[in-house]
Amino acid sequence: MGTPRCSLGRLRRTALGLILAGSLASPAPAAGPVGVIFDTDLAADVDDVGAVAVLHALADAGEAEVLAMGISIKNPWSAPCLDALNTYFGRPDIPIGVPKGASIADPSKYARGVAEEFPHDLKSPDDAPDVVSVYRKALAAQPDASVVFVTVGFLTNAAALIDSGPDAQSPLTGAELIRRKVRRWVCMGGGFPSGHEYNILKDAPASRKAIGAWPTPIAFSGFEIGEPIGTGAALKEKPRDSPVRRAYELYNGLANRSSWDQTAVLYAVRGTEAGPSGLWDVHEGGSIAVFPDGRDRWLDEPDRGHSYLVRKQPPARVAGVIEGLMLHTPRRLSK
Ligand SMILES: [Ca+2]
Repeated sequence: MGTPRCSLGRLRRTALGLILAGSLASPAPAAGPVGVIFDTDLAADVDDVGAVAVLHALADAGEAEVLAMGISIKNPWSAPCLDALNTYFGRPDIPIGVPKGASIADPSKYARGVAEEFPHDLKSPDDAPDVVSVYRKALAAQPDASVVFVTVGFLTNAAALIDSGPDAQSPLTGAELIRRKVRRWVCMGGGFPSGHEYNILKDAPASRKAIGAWPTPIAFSGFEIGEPIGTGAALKEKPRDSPVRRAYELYNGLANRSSWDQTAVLYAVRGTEAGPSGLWDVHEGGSIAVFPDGRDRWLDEPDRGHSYLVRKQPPARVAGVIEGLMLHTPRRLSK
């Protein structure tokens, strides 16, 4: 990590290498809410919706501030669906960007239904600004080294942000802007210590670009972290005016689904301190290599400020924390 916040005397060695005890690997206590940029492929899978709900719950609790959001794929209903979710949670004006360059088309079982059934004002991705411009504007307005960038989909936008040049938002290049403003990137992607994971492999050139050139620390929540954490079925308890409930209903009839994307949001905001004894350990002191076919492998050297989450608690316990946040009633409705 770029800014170690731990006592070396309290590190422990394992067969995997160096693992920080959970309570020590957390970000330094924030003076205020964590500023988050959230990048999602909200379409094919429904855990993105769960992650949006978790993020808004943490924002209502004063733990996070949502600075901007972006869609990383091509689907005409993704941006309207995301705007409908934000509107439900009382934040209808969160800037939402979409990729104006090449991106991967992605179908959805729920995005159109949610967009058509729930109020919002962003009707089409054609009406949304370029995601790179949205991210550059959000970053330029923030204090240095304060922003946590969270991706829960393909790395198309992250790569485009790095490659961006000076514009009306900032005289800095994308890489310079990230280096100055982004404390770290939390990426749901990869498998550890090796894997071939959807978010990394689908746009492998972008993944190689983004991970290879990112100038601040990156923390990964790999496939194996979220896969056994089942959440969503408890949304049956929610009233039918919840677009989160509706998305899961359209996706799988309100059955449980893995919680990959929610883990990235939760870790981005709370670090490992998401419970009395911490939800995860963190393996750090190395780097992830991404190969042209999208496979990834952890390397203990060189240390490029990369890290990945390691399971510490039973998945059911983590599921309880995540699902509690997914069931959150928007502050605007609970008054
Ligand atoms: Ca996703």
